[in-house]
Amino acid sequence: MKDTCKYTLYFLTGNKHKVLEVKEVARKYDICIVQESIGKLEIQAKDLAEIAWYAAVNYYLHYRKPVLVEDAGLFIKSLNGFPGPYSSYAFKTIGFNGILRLMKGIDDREAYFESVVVIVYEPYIIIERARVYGEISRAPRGKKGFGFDPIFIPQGEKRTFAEMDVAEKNMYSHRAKAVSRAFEKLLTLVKV
Ligand code: ITT
Repeated sequence: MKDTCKYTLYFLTGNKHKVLEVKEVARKYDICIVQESIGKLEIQAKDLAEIAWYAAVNYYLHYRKPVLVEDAGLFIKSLNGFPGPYSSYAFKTIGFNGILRLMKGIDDREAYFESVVVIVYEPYIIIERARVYGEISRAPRGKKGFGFDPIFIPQGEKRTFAEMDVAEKNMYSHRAKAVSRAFEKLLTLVKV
């Protein structure tokens, strides 16, 4: 990984897996990603965009450094969208085994991951949203990735995200799609 790029973004996150996924996309755009793991402002809201927007703007007002925030959640149709914006709390409390227990006997396994990316790169604020549709497996499979990866199978695949390496997951993922769109937009806005 080279350490000088045309652009640098501070990625405000405590999740090193997210950093690896975003870096894999960023190198195609000559963007360096530096993890900023100081705690971020976490508001309670139903929309991921609102959560990410507040965290990014709050960070920028304090530190004046170009910042990227990404918030994601797993939305399960038969559970009326749960855990959605509460995915982090659901993962910490019941985990993916808890989700599988809630879905015992339910045949409709449809779900999607949604990601919202906010970049503050003065004078611009960029917001992009993307989803990956798929289904919840009957049992956990795979050891790679993080969070709900062992129980999510993207459409067109037989493997869960946890059975894929970073580049393979990025071919499908909500995060890779939202981040690529945000990087495309950044590069068209900031033509140095
Ligand atoms: P931040 O510090 O960036 O907030 P986080 O791990 O809390 O890191 P999110 O708030 O974006 O990340 O995501 C909430 C939860 O949703 C996360 O803890 C995972 O359990 C789950 N999740 C999000 N994206 C995922 C992905 O790509 N694969 C598996 N689980 C994911």
